Amino acid sequence: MFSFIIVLIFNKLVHNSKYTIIGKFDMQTKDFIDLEEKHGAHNYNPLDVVIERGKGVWVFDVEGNKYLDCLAAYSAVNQGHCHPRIINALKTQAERITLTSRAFRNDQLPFLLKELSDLTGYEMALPMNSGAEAVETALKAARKWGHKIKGIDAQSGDIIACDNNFAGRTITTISFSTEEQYKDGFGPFTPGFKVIPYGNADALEKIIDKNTIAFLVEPIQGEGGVVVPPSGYLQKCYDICKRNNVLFIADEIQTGLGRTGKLFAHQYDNIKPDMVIIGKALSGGCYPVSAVLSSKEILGVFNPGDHGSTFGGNPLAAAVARESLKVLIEEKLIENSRDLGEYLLDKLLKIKSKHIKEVRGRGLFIGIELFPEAKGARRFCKALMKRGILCKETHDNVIRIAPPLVITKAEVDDALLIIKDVLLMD
Ligand code: IF1
Repeated sequence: MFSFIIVLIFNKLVHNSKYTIIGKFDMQTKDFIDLEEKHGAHNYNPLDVVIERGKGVWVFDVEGNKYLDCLAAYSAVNQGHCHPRIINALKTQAERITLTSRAFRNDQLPFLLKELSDLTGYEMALPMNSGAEAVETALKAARKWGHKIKGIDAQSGDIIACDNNFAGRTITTISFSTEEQYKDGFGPFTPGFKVIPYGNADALEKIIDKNTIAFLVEPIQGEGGVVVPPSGYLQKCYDICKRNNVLFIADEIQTGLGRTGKLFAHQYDNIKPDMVIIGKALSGGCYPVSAVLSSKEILGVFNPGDHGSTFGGNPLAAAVARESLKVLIEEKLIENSRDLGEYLLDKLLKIKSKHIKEVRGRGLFIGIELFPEAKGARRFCKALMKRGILCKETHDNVIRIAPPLVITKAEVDDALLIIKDVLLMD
């Protein structure tokens, strides 16, 4: 009788279930793609590779092919895929406690905040999850500082951004985007932003008035196509901001944490921004962790209840971020990025290909811009993929080379042979 009831319940569950259980065993690349295309929103157009695991600079697809990852998840896996120390920190903390919410305190966040402060020289940090949320946090802090400390009228106040910027996908962060597609159909937008040309300090000087709160800038534009501004640009902008009591906010979400060969890309200009926004590699790609770094004066504008996030500052994120920062420093990944970046850039500059318009970058953050006649960077990325290197085009004409910072010289040399070959194709 008892087993009969069990069978009945089981049958009921199976027949009422809306889910089909699919075995992964006999699926090929195309099957994974079809499934994703059928049930997922089509807000991406990825290369046709389905990755199932990764280790250091290498990733492996479902058919057993091995690739050198030259995107590093847009610089989130600077420490390399599945770094054993970071994975271990993740597992250890996951077995203790993952989330307390900030209604209570946890025993990991204080250490992350202290370690961030020791490492970066900023007094305070405010932890969030995604990069876009951290940008929003910085903008909120800046606005509140503008109104409560600088004394700008509550209904006014501008934040200056640069054309070609990328700061995330939220309504506010796309409000100051100059990329038509990122905005098309998503209006109305957040007011209070002005956009000036990137790389032009005079434009900043001209646009500032008594209502200017802050200047938000990427030290190198990533999405913009690895655009390195003229030397001294950040320094000039910083001086202009200081003279006008305008906050200088560096978005180092992509350029920070060693990517460009220094802890922060703005350090090439010897400045100390009022706020620095970090994300991506703060967790070595193991978990979404971001933060705004700043002073007590600026982050002090937040009072309890002003701002927050369910997951921001959670103990799992904090434990993972702490280990990710330690790995970055102890394994000398920033130095490796600087040295191998210089080496790789030099070798790429020597490639004589009719397609190459310009090679530029800092550290292991390199863009190869192609002439329009090259018929787009994507076909080169596809060719590289066939030869075992994963790259992603930025805009139409730029191939971005940004491998995990754990890459070795021998691996760079192997990659160079293939990159050269592919750039010499017709
Ligand atoms: C996507 C790009 C890279 C960023 C800067 C904030 C954010 C990003 C400077 C927001 C994020 C990502 C987002 C990702 C693609 C990627 C990207 F091609 F769009 F530009 F990295 F180059 N500030 N950049 O670069 O951080 O909220 O995503 O954590 O697919 O949109 P997020």
